[in-house]
Amino acid sequence: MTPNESSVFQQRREALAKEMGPNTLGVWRSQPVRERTRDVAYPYQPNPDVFYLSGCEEPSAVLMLDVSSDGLQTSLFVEEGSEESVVWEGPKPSLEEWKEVWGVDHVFPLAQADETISSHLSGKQTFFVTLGAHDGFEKTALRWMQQSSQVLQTRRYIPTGIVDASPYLQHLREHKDAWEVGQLRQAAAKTIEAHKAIMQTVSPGQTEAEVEALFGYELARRGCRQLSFPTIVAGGSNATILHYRDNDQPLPNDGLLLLDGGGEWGRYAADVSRTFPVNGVFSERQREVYEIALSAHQAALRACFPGSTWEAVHQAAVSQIVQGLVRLGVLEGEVEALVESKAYQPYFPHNTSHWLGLEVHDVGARLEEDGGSRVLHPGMVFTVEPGLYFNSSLNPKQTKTEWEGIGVRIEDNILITDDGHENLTVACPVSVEAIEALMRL
Ligand SMILES: [Mn+2]
Repeated sequence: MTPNESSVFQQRREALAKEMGPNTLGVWRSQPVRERTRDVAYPYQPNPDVFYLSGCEEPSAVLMLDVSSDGLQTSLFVEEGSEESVVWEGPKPSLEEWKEVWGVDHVFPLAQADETISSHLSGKQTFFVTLGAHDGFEKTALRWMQQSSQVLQTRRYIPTGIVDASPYLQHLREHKDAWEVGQLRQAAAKTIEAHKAIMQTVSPGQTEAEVEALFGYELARRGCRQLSFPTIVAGGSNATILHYRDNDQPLPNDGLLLLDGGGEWGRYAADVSRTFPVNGVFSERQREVYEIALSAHQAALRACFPGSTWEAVHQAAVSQIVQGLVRLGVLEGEVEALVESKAYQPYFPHNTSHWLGLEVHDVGARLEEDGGSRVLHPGMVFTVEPGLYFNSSLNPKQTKTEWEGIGVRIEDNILITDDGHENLTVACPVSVEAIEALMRL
């Protein structure tokens, strides 16, 4: 993080402090490293809220925002390096160096968190913590309250209210600032390049696992240190399994490959799906299904503008899927009635969108406070990913058709702008012609 970037995080803290109001304290904690097997850790993921507010990625870090009438004081508590940790893990910045990097007021050793937080709680009105998200954190928060009351020998001066900080963070995080959009653009650009590289090199006889490794390699060589999520590499009828994870089958020569994956850039995620023929040419049946999914994708994109709603985007996709299924003769009846009765659901069983940001399924509400569908505003980022899946053996509500075993999902990453939307992943080929042309190269 550059000093320039640390001011981005400072602005977010200021915005949150304004919402919290004076005489309040907020505390967030990143989880410790988790062991996968003895002495081997899972890849570490900091608490997105801690990262969002500070840029701190240290395991077990605690972030404290103290808002008084004089303004905001930010403290981070982190594990210090030791003589032993240097030997095993290499050098770590000192607390003073960390303070410079993060641009915060104080960086304390983690061991001082309990005492410092308890003492800062005294005299505060409200204590902001995340409730219901991390096992045991509420207990820790109550212990800090208890310690604070013991220090004072009275309960009068400790906060009288604990408030769930999640809605405040959600509200901030669902509107991306310019710096975040920059990160998302980078993640999108690298992910598109990786998708294109796979389209150009995929061949029958490769396994799904090989393609998974190559996709990760294409992202890594472009600087993405992490995937947004485990890549879905689904050949042939595996594409009809929505979250297919096995990735262990050979790619069929005459089948489609559904590749759903993305890289992270500065912890911001891209999430792109493309479906293309392993041998480079769509069969007639594959093309019929693909064109319906593509028309749903394009209709959904046309519904992405400020003032539109989350549900309008989905319904635009649904309408095209239903019309397509009627054209194929898979569904019979009036389009409107089929939409109403959700007759399409066995073939399109998921939502069209999810929020995208620091988490691949990012925080964000799908409903307004009055229960209506969420209205879209500039700065919101989400996926548009309709799909169409034919597999009567998986789904008893389907009848077996000549499209059996074909699954298609097409996914782009969308930023709502002042006058419409920007498709951050538009450079990834999506039409039948563009995909076949790239695969011929
Ligand atoms: Mn997705």
